[in-house]
Amino acid sequence: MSAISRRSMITRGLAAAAGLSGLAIAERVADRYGLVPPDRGGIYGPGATLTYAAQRLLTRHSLAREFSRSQISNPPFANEIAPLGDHFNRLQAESFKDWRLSIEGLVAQPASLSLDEVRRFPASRQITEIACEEGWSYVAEWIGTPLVDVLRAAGIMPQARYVVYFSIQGNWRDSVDMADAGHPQTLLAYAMNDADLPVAFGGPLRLRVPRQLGYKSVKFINRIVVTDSLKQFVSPEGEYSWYAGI
Ligand SMILES: Nc1nc2c(c(=O)[nH]1)N[C@H]1C(S)=C(S)[C@@H](COP(=O)(O)O)O[C@H]1N2
Ligand SMILES: [Mo]
Repeated sequence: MSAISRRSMITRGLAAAAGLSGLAIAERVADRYGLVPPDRGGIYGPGATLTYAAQRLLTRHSLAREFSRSQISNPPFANEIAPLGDHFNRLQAESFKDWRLSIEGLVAQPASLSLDEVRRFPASRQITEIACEEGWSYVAEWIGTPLVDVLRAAGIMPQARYVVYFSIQGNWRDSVDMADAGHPQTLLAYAMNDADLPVAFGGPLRLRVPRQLGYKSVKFINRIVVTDSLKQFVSPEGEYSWYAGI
């Protein structure tokens, strides 16, 4: 069966199951095809599974909308952040020369990259919208290294299923599956609107995941772990749904 007809068959199966017998059966269909998000069983229940399964089947390769330069928000709106602490302040005082991004887990060659090393990869630009779950959004141009380039350079192992990314800021961290980690618009962004990424917006380095809600675009990234399981990283009681596709 071709990929397309197999896909439409599964999609129809999901829709039919949801219509006939409720979400629980649709979830079982999704499970059979490996389309269950890792926070299944949490407070979002089968609804989260259906959203994720439908998005993965229908939009895996689609791009977030890109805007024209004239649509860039002026000024952009930075969400408030908790105080960053002494360690961050010392790094900032020295223009982040000692900032490191460590790449760990299921990679052939774990690495610890300086910002200059991250910037040495071919740069990618995108004018996209970041949307907070609380309702506001803004459009900006982000410039950075596609996450996939940094991961490929480290050698992604075949068992890899998720990428977990950590902020220097306390417990801020999140994760994406390999479809979003390898998506061409998922960027390690170090610049915004043609200047270094301001600290208020997550500088010196944030992940931009334009296919998902704002909270997945974690600021102040300093550690990335490639893994085959999120068991130790995602709690089912997490505040937000793990998959936040838009
Ligand atoms: N480290 C860190 N990353 C974070 C946050 C934060 O408070 N700390 N807020 C998140 C949320 S809820 C949103 S909506 C976006 C906001 O991005 P902005 O400040 O560029 O608008 O960043 C996300 N990344
Ligand atoms: Mo948010």
